[in-house]
Amino acid sequence: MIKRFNRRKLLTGAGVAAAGGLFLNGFDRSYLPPTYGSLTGIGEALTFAGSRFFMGQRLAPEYPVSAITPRMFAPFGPDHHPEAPDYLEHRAGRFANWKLPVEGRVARPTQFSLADLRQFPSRTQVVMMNCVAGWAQIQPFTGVPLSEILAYVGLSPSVRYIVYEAYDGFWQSIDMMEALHPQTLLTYEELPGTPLGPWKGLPLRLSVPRHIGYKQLRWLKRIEAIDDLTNYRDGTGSSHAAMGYSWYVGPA
Ligand SMILES: Nc1nc2c(c(=O)[nH]1)N[C@H]1C(S)=C(S)[C@@H](COP(=O)(O)O)O[C@H]1N2
Ligand SMILES: [Mo]
Repeated sequence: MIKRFNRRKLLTGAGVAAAGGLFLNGFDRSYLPPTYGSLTGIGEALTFAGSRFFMGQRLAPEYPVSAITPRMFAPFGPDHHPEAPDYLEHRAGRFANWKLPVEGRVARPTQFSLADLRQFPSRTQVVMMNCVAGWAQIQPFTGVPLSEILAYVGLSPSVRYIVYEAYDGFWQSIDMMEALHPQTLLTYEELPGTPLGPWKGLPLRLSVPRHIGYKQLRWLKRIEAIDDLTNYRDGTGSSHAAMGYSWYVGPA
């Protein structure tokens, strides 16, 4: 007889391990289910904590608007932007004809204008941007959750990664856990009503605050849904591997 895998037992075990992790990492309420507080719910709490700990569903910390860092780091100035001819053409036309292709393994490949993107539900988040070079700043991002756009185009069930490319030639990828995460935004404004500055990524920039700065590409050009990273381009999953930057480092 085939031994059946006992998921509940496994998750409870994971919960105990996660509870240990909580002691080491400091108490964090995001590991607790909303039912926390009832004594009978302790088994559920451990199961939930185990799932959250190992499944990586946590939100990146968010801050009040008053915590936004003054703009100290604009090494190339506030008008810094890509010099690629296609970008310059859109810039000259104030991005009126700019569109974001979302293609690859999707049912309805679509080109979204900025007005199209604004039709979807929006989210504003004030989050920490951590640069690999050592600085960090708290910044606002307003835009449409990438999950909304992916739902609209209809992902093939085999899709495992979302690739995104910028006008300055950088490209990156994230897995579905990040792509569908509620804080992964296609950002078209800073705070609501405040346009994205040129050096902040005009007209569209990815905010993915559970990742380090170099994964949060400005000046987005296109998005592609793919099944397999190892057979895509050079197999490294990003333009940054060549510079020695890891595909995954977390936020800092
Ligand atoms: N297209 C593109 N996106 C980019 C970069 C870049 O050079 N090109 N720099 C990245 C790096 S290294 C960091 S730390 C963040 C900084 O974002 P911020 O200046 O908006 O806070 O943007 C990222 N996005
Ligand atoms: Mo960076």
